[in-house]
Amino acid sequence: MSADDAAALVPHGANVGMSGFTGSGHPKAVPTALARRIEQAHARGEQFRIGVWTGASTAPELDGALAKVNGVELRLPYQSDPITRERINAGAMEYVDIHLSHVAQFVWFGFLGHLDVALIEVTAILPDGSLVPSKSIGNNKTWLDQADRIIIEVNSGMSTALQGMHDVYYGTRLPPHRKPIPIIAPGDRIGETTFRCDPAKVIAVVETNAPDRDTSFAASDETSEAIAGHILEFLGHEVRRGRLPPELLPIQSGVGNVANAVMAGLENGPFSGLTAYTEVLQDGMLNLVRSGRMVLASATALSFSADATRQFDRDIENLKTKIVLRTQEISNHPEVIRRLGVIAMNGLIEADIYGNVNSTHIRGTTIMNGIGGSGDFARNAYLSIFMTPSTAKGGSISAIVPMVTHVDHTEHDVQIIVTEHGLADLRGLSPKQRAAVVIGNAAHPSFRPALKDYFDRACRLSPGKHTPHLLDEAFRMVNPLR
Ligand code: 0RQ
Repeated sequence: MSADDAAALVPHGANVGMSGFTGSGHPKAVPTALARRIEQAHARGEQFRIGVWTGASTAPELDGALAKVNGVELRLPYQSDPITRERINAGAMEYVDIHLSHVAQFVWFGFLGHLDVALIEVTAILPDGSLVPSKSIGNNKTWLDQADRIIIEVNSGMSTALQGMHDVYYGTRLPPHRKPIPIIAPGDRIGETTFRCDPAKVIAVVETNAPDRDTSFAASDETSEAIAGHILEFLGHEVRRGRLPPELLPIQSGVGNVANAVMAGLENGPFSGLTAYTEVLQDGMLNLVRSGRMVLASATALSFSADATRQFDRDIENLKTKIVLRTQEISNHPEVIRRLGVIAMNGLIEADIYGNVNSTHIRGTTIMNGIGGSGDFARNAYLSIFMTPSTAKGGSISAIVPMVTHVDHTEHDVQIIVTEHGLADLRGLSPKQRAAVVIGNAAHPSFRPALKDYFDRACRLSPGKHTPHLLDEAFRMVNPLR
């Protein structure tokens, strides 16, 4: 049926589980049609808002369109859409920011309420009714299993050669009936290549032909190249010390330009036979796979620029032997991350001198995107690395502060902080030792005197000398101070 007819089947107040993860695999037509319907209802003075649950961020035609018409009552779990962000920060939309690996199990536990509709993009419907996923899996398996009704968008813009790349695990259970997740190497396949789908629940099938979001990256600059350089040097050092094998351990790489630059650095670095156990596979990692530097990559989503998408689509048969796409509860599963010994590399907004990290909030109150999978990986990784330019907003704000204004990753989950000025290796250090290394190695030189002055006075005047702080001035640096 048409997208408008399908959208007419979603009622006010429904919780809708939509496909989509970092701009890939989201439904392309029904959300926009739904936004039109919501706008018309509002114009008639009727209430119409829905709950939107996804894998992660989507695209303007989903998050943007629905936020613009004030159609979203509650959003979860990760978003990066400017209009959605504005609505959340204006207090006009509720937002629940949870670890990506928790979302599916929270739905199975019943923690998030009832899921009314699943709205899922797929590549194809097979004769037996099973569904070939598109370029992300996210929480789609759970949405299909848990929702009362299902709307399917079949995107003929997706290559049917995608069939076989996915691994949909059906072995999850509720406690106390859980069993070990049987992944012992990043490429292990433990599930099925398609989604099961009860045809009795399908209320609409809509045909589309549309590309994913074009997730382009800025060309590497001096800052991101310097950060990548410090990380490569550190990894080489760990290999020489016998703490990493020559082919390293499986890599997780977060979103954004710096993460992409680190992948570009690996392309020209000394390591080969690399693997990845990550959630998002971006352009830089695709290059590593295509060049043969990386032999295997496991993820839940492919998030590419338009150029990389063309390269991927051309080479898909070959890439299918090297890339596995999984459900996000498995791509981000703490048990598997811990077992494999993943090297986690994520971005941050600010870190404090003791190593607590804020990945989500500007000045403690304004949400940027969300924690995404960074916590799943940081807490359970073999090496937990956070990387950032040392300053923001043209050098006026220090990314290293006395005390973070919001905590996503506590000092216990953060081992290494890297900026363009250097790398702070915090492993085995006490809080005061950590502060000296963070200020000395990672802070921008122009902010070091202010940070050192704060730390020195805190060491003298703080009532407790374990994690010295001056609580009445800890946040003063958030307002530019030089
Ligand atoms: O805003 O573009 O308006 O200037 O924050 O900062 O430096 O472009 O960095 O794109 O790498 O994003 C933490 C947000 C970093 C990201 C975060 C402003 C800065 C800019 C973005 P402007 P950059 P990146 C896997 C793992 C959480 C989820 C995660 C993220 C904007 O990495 O969302 O890791 N992480 N998931 O100017 C004021 C500061 C600031 C600041 C930065 N201290 N004060 N503004 N900015 N620092 C993926 C998934 O989970 C799906």
